[in-house]
Amino acid sequence: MKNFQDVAVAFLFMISVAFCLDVTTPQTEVTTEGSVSDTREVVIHNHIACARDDENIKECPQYSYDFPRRYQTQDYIRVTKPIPTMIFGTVCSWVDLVPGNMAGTWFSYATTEHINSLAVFWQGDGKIDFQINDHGYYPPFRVAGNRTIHLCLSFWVADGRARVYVDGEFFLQIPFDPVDSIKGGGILILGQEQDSYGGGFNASQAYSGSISNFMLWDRPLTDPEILDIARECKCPQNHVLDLNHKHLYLNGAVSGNVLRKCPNME
Ligand SMILES: [Ca+2]
Repeated sequence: MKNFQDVAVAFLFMISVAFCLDVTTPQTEVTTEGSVSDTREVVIHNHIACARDDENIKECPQYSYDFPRRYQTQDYIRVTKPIPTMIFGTVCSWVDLVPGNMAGTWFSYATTEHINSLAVFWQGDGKIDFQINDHGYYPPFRVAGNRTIHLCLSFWVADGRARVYVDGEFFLQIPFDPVDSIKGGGILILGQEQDSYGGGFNASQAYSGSISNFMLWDRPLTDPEILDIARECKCPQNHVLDLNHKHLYLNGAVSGNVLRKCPNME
């Protein structure tokens, strides 16, 4: 039966559409990283008829930065790419735990109107410090171990709701007083917490460790998208920001390098 295979493929496609199944297509992809080229098998996930724009999901941009020193105010990354006004968004990266906890500042975003427009840091007391338009929220945040974790924060400012994900899984919801927006055009800094516009750092709030594949989207990513980033190293490409060195200013002892794979796949 000549067309049996075509019929079977069409049937599988219909089933996939009906049930939103994940059909995988092995392909060979050639990648170039710096002067090194390699060929490897990749699997393209086709989430047919799902809400996601799968044309837009690719290997995550692989930029890692090392913050080698604790208790200082010199080491930080300042983003030079403009940040848009946001009513929702998602921030993700790989970060390092100190034993059983987080310490220091993941990022702080300041505008002239609100120094703590959006900031996430840890005081070392087992709580996350989440700031939005100068209001702080401090729910418990404890993750076991001494390792690198994947962390995402998504937020809906008009709903007064933020969701934290660890290693791709929902971890914590943070309710907050709704705000109109997070204004664009401010200063985004990784590794130090701003108490004034672009400065006012406190040594006890410095981050030490690596921050890898930091990205910002101006929409809430879905749970499956966040899981794909953490487990599969697949990122929606319509992001506002990644950590390409072209739009960063590195201060102090911060150093960067391009990873070949996501931290959980090395
Ligand atoms: Ca501070």
